[in-house]
Amino acid sequence: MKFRRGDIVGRYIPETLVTRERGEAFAPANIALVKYWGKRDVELNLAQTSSLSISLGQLGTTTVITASDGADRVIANGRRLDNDDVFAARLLRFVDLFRAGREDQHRLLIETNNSVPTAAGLASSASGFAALTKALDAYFRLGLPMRVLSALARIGSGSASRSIYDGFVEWHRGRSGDGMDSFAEPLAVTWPDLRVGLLVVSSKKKPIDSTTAMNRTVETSELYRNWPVQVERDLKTIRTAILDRDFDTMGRVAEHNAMSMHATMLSAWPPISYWQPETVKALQQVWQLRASGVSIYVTMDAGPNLKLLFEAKDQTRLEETFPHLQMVTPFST
Ligand code: 2P0
Repeated sequence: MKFRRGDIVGRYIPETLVTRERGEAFAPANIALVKYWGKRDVELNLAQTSSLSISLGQLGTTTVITASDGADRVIANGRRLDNDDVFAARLLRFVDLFRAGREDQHRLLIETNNSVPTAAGLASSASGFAALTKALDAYFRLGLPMRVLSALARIGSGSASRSIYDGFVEWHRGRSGDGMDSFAEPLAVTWPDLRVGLLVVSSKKKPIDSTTAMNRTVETSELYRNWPVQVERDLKTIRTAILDRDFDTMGRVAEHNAMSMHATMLSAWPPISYWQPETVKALQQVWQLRASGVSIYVTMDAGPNLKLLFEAKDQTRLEETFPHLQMVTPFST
């Protein structure tokens, strides 16, 4: 049986919507250490595999929802967007799932602010849809459990399921057709010395959005057939490494997994590459540093920029090599 987004979200919405004056929420950005790449259901963003990420502490999205007199209005980072702007339209389509058929009684002002610099090339859809889901839950007084919030955020954008939580988070792929067993859960681990360094090497516009890229990879790459096998093995190894605070094993698995994901894209047709010449140069610097004895690993997403993984003891050395590195402390509090 094929399920539609509206039917799934509708299960959690009461007949009568009672609103609060304002619904406000924050959600962190996240970086996958074992990636989500490929869907088994495009309508509901159900992944082919589970994935595991680290949330970026204070870096993320804050969303505030209040009533609007007149039309819906979306304000992103202080700028009013046209309602047919690609971002605003995607956001409002998601909001419509919650107020289905009652749009006229519930016109909304949605203000969303990212603390992640847009130039950092961090997907804002993960923290954006996670914060929006939580803000809708607050505004419409839904009181939904975290698992349900995670599954609903996933309908907005797959990786948003993980941004519901801080710290290390695993998104279970799930098996059911309606996707309600496809939600994320946090791992009970803190790692205060862990650092993530955001290295922006290019702010060129992406050649292709990640949704299209992953669908094309699933459809045309023969290498992709092995991806679920590798992910299953990587998840097993990385979970244990995280529980043991075994940094080198965690870093190795994360880097290998990211490089393998990019290899599946390159083997799609037409081929996909997010890498720029500056990406290759920076990767070689990372590999040289590692060869000289520094415990540093790298992960990359659907873009040309690098995310470096290291520990506090190597922070100074990293800042010397990469003066523009933006430092993130995922477990700062
Ligand atoms: C991830 N990415 O695990 C992977 C690695 C990019 C590379 O999740 O279509 O914006 O909205 O479910 O979540 C980016 O994809 O895609 C992503 P949709 P999403 O972080």
